[in-house]
Amino acid sequence: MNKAAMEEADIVVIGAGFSGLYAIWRLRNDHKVVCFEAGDGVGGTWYWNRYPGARVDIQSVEYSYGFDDALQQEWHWPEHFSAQPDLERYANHVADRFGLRDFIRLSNAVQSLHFDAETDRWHVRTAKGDVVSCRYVIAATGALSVPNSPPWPGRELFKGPIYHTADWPREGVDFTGKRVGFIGTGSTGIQAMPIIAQQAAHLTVFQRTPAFCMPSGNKPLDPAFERDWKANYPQRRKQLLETYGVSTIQYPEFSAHDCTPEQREEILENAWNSQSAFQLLVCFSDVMTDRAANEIVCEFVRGKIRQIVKDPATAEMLCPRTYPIGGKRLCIGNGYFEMFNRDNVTLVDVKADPILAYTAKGLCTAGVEYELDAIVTATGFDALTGSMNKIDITGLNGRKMVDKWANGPTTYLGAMVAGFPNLFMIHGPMTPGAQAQMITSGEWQVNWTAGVISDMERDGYTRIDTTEVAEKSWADEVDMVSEATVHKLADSWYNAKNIEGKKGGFMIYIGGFPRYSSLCAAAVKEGYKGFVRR
Ligand code: NA7
Repeated sequence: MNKAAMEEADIVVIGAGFSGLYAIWRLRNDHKVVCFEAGDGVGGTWYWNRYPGARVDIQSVEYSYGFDDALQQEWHWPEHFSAQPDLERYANHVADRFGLRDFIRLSNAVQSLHFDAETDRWHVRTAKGDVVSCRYVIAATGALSVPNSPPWPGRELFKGPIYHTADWPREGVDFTGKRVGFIGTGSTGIQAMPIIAQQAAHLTVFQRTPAFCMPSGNKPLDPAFERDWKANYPQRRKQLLETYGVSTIQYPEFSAHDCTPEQREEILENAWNSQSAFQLLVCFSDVMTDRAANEIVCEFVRGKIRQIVKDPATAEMLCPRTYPIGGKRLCIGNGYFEMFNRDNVTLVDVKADPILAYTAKGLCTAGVEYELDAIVTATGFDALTGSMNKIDITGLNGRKMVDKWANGPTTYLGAMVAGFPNLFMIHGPMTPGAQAQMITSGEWQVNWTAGVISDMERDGYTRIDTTEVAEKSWADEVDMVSEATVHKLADSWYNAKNIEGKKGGFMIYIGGFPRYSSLCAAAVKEGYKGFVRR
């Protein structure tokens, strides 16, 4: 297409999830903004992940927008940890209330981005054939938005349906009378399975790695608690941004080693029953930094599993032993371990005997063919890099992002990639991502990005890029802080080890949000250190 025929915009936002919606709101008054969204509705993660039991694991008074005080005063969350339908309803409410739909083109995924170095503009092409020339692109594409489906052969042979939890049918699925095979025992599987087990004739759980899980303690939102948050929202939001994980979950001062065995037991028991997700990870100051302290918590959870699950052999199979608790995100359940006491649930170890293929009747390993009527995969995501690599992105000198990231992502501050000017990522690889409460930290990142764009205009520049030297300094910072915690001892989507053959190293910034945000702010304040503007 010739340039004259292209639609012009100032900013293209990719994705109408929570960060994308906020980016539209934040930038729409001063810029011509166009947002492309792959789904036919808004909400991102909470649009796609509509599997039974889908629920956020952060309390909703925190996991919500703070940009508009009237919104946070008026909105009522029915439950402490909101279920997917409420989160999707909230995203739709925000889109309607702030008139954001006018800027969003649904069912219209961005397919390619091409930087024109002559004009310092991105050319954006989409699934529906839209072609937009814009000054800036903000990729709010989501950390967990490309489902991972292991490439077992024979998918077409299987007579029944195969579902991925991240692409769940809107109308729901009725498993009544069905023999269901369920693969994946991460946060998603643990939420979905107890509900499916109540419906299915039989549920076979294919477990590769057992998960640490604690009870969610979900409950209706307490009116006094809600009033208290609403009376103090501005301070609370500010305080959240000053904490490691942008959350009220805080470490105590004392180490596990300062406590007697009896004190530890009491603290751990209280944490287990706290109705506060993640409390087990902060019951001592050193759970996430000291292997021995961590093992005390691990053994406590194994003890709980042995108490809850009646069959000793099944209980042992469910006990995680190969990685520290918190090394992967702690799963929050509602009756997960209890589910294994049902007569219609069987646990299979696919670490020992891996799944090899789909068959006409179900799934087979080297030793067994499992006969199934339906298969559910909760096998996670091509996390952090997947959503960017899915777009054909060409930067300066014809360089493709996918080539540049062949051995894993390189970024500066998780926000920009050298050679791809004027392209900003929100919750990109090497940001705190899921280590921080993502709505509030996403708002912060969007505000930072909006500030950079506004400075560009104030200072009369048309191009901002970063450098490979700056990328290297950020990689060193990401590595340095990741050495300080037990995360490095677990294989997970944080370090690209959830998918066979994926390269990446440690892709999450584990140094805490205050350190992350102060480094981003300092880079700007120190004359755009690590950036090149022209
Ligand atoms: P996760 O946490 O990545 O879990 C995926 C699960 O799928 C996990 O149990 C995996 O086992 C399992 N898996 C993946 N590939 C295979 C193969 N090939 N064979 C058997 N099992 C497999 O994704 P979730 O959707 O549960 O949660 C993602 C995030 O959402 C979570 O961290 C929260 O932030 C919310 P593995 O443990 O890798 O051995």
